[in-house]
Amino acid sequence: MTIASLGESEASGLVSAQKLTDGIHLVVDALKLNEIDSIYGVVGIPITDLARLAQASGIRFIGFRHESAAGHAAAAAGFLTKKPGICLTVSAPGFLNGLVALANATVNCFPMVQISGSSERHLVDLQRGDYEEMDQLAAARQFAKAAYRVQRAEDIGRGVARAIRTAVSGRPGGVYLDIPAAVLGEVIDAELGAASLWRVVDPAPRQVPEPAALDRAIELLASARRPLVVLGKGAAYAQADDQIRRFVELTGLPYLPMSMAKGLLPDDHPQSVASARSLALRRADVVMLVGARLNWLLGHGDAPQWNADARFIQVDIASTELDSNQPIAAPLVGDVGSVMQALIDRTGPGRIVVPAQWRDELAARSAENVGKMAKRLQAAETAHPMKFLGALQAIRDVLRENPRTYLVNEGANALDLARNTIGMPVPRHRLDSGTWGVMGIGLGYAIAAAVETGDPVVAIEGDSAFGFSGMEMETICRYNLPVVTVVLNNSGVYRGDEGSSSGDPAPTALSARHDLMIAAFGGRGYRATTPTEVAVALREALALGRPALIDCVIDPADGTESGNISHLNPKGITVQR
Ligand code: ADP
Ligand code: TZD
Repeated sequence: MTIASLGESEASGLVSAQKLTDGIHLVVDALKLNEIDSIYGVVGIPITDLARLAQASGIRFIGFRHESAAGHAAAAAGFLTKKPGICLTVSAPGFLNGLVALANATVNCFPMVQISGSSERHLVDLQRGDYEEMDQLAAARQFAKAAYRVQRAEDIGRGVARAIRTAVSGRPGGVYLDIPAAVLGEVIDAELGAASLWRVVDPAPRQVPEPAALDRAIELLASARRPLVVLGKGAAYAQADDQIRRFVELTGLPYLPMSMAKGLLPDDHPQSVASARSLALRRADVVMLVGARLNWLLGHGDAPQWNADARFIQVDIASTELDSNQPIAAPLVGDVGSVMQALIDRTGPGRIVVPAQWRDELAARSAENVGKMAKRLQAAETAHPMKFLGALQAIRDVLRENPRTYLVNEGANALDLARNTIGMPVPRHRLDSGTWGVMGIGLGYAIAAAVETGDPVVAIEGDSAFGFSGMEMETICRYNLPVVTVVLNNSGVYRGDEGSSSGDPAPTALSARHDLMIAAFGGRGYRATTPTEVAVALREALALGRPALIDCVIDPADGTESGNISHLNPKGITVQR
């Protein structure tokens, strides 16, 4: 029995005899002690009272329609704040729904903690068939950075501290914390309970490499003929914007931002070589990776996409990341802020000089590519039915008037084209499908950005991508969040013009009027068929600062299968049947 579930007179009777507390109070107290101020979740047995008490204690509880979206919100909160985002789930199915987000957070290196209630251990472990029976700890372990279970109320403080420390220290990631129903209901002496809680000191300690390691990297950069810096979302997460900018500007190095690192330096910065990406990768002879992995998103560093002789410097908090794909000639293991500061301190003026020939080569290619893109953009401006690029230019123009707007982005074409069309002027304002290219992050990320910052959010969604978390439209409306969802609706996964020889729609076909959907929840719906209508609607929606959805009617024939990763589809043979 929990204190929260006792009648008022019974509870006060207990309290007068001996001051007591219970597992639920201890979880909330431990979170508050560690300055957790929001929880994203879905209630049910055994965590409903926990959510109520958290809310009554001043923690903001955001109740979702599905745990996956709640988990994605927690992950985004972790990325934006460097504190672990907290997701609260019920046993078995709720836990599993949240696990997708926990795994995704771990893959993206975002700190979050999924706290889940679980069923009675003595029933679960003998597989006696309990309500929502499942060995959640074992399931979570393989998908998370770490998984812990609290077995006694007196260990709740330890469990919370351990989960927070693990989530944010070293390479951030997702941590699972299992709290069985019986532990949440366990009643213990209040003084003992209070004494069992602690606050994590310096949860993510700074880490600086040896001077020799710094000099090795500086030497390599100084010897380069065609150097390049690649900034990844680890650099954005580090909140070392000033050090990164100073190092890049001090050295004059050309840099390439990965999608969630856009805005670390404004996208129109003269040293950005985003518009000459392929050339920069293919030709660079010394590459400095800063909080970016040489994974599939960077072609594993392999030739011919990369120069076969390229030498790599890697700045990363996780030493095991180094040498995972290519030899790392100059490892710099540490946090981005400390490493960049140390590099600034040790790089005298004029020590690193970027050869003019390389700068010119990149600038020429950038100009060429910008010219090509301008033609595509111009053609799309007047095209009817509206093209992706028509709608996106309108969005880009309105966002320029609102530079502090957070941008969430998922889909295939909707993702690739928005990333390339919309420049980011400020750091950490772009959140997208990330390392897994996952669909379903959209509204959860948007909700977290709005809740954590109070700033406006625009979520640019493919129509398929939107569907994965679409019901969270109701969550956005219920909490009256300043989120404008823009659905680029080409009536299909990738595109909407595929025919079918069976009586059923094609596997890629979709059909929806999303603007009508938000109306059901009290939000404002718009339908836009031209770029001008998109701009008018978005401007109005942002000015209102209330939940809105703009369904943009896009040509069903616009879009490429799988966007720019078409080549990853397996190519079979044509078999006669
Ligand atoms: P992107 O997809 O943008 O290229 P990745 O997610 O592949 O970026 O890489 C992020 C990297 O940043 C990870 O290897 C992670 O260990 C690292 N990282 C995360 N936080 C920090 C930090 N504070 N300092 C240094 N490296 C970090
Ligand atoms: N399920 C999950 C969880 N993640 C995925 N990435 C996919 C399925 C497969 N997938 C993609 O990789 S993109 C995509 C799916 C279903 C949707 C593309 O269609 P869209 O965007 O309407 O969102 P565009 O703009 O029409 O391409």
